[in-house]
Amino acid sequence: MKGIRGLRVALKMLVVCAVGVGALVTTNSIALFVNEEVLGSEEAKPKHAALIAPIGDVAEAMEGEVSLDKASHSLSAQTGITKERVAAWITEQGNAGKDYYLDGLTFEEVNIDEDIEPEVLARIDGGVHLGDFFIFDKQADGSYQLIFEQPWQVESWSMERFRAEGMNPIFNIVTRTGGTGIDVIESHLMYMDDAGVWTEAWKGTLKDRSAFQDKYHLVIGSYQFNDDHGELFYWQTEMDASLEDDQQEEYQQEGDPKTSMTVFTLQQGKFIEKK
Ligand SMILES: [Ca+2]
Repeated sequence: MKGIRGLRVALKMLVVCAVGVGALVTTNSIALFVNEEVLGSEEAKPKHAALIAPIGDVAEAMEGEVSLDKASHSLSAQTGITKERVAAWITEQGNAGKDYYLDGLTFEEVNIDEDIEPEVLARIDGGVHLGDFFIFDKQADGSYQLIFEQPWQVESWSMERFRAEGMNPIFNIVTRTGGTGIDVIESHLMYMDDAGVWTEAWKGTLKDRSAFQDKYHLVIGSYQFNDDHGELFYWQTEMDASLEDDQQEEYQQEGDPKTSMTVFTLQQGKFIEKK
């Protein structure tokens, strides 16, 4: 995640310099640069012994925002992605009418499609089995556009070590759902396709547990990719048990657990069960 570069000044102070900002003093004017791009020769002015520069223009050129707090008589410039900015995008672009639990928001800048710009992956943890997941894509004008949203409680996201032919990097998005006595953890293998659509190539169960009274049913699964033949192998083991006590901490296995294996091949950007 990129570090946050912040610049905060009181109104009576002058903005003299910030990360990546330079000013070149010539005879009558000062050229102001941000990251070596000129902002304008009339933008900055010397005044007495100091240099005055327009903080709004500087922050905008640094892809940031400036806000004025009249109560504390202070001006705040913020560059980089902040939780407040991501929360504002969710409020503006998310499902209309939905009341998001923004206290549970976390985010990360991740380059999911291998162009030069990272996207922003965000999740809201709304408590047991509740949550939201978002992907924001940076636009040419520097703004961020919501390109994917699901009411998922996302436990984790990570780039897979394997690459399938013709695919951008594949990410494993792990989600959790359930209810009373039910706990389901699923893996979604996803990638950005060439049309810029965030696509699910495969979904599989990592855990599916149901417990009711003294009955306990458990499915545990896992996968590996065979890069020799572009195949995804998936195994799952199913087991029944009886619960020993009210706390459901101990169980007694009933019968033999059953393990099955399925092979998936890549067809038109998705892993399809091999027949
Ligand atoms: Ca990108």
